[in-house]
Amino acid sequence: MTIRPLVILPDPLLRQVSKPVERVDDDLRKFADDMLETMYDAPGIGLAAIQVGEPLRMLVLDVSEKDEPKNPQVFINPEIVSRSDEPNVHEEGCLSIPDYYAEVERPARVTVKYIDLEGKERLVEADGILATCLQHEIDHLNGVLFIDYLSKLKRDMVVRKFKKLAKDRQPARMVG
Ligand code: K2U
Ligand code: ZN
Repeated sequence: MTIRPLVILPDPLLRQVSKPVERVDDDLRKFADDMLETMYDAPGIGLAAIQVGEPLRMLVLDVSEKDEPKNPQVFINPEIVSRSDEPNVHEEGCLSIPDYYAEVERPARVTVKYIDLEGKERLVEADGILATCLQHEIDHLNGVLFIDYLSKLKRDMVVRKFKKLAKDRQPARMVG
């Protein structure tokens, strides 16, 4: 398994709409393993394929508590098929927007249709942190980031900060 480099804001790749997975095969299963290893190493509780540079509609997550056994889950071509009217607010962060956190309101419960790593179609009714994480990751597959739910003022501030960080990381240009 391989830990993949994370795509960090303001990389335009994060705004790309990912393409549906066409075949569930061993290569995809190997990639899902790499995504899980990358997620655990970060550490995070979810990861979308675009965050490691692959515009594929696949996400991984593990919302198990620290004192519980690991429970890695893989969602291929996930679709939200229903949302509760009841909202829930949760503090969110993002591995592609490191060290920035903000409260985001989302539907408290969602039903998600997806394909599992055996190629079987499944349906999950999610609430709590699983619902938040699934919506956060499925947003990534559509090029949407959690900062898009903040005010324009806050969002522009975050983007400006990460554009400066990226500029400061650039290697010094040779002059002359
Ligand atoms: O997509 C990602 O960047 C992974 C996120 C997933 C996530 C964000 C917010 C809420 C639930 C899941 C990372 O795991 S960031 C870790 C995290 C989790 C909860 C709150 C703050 C940070
Ligand atoms: Zn994220």
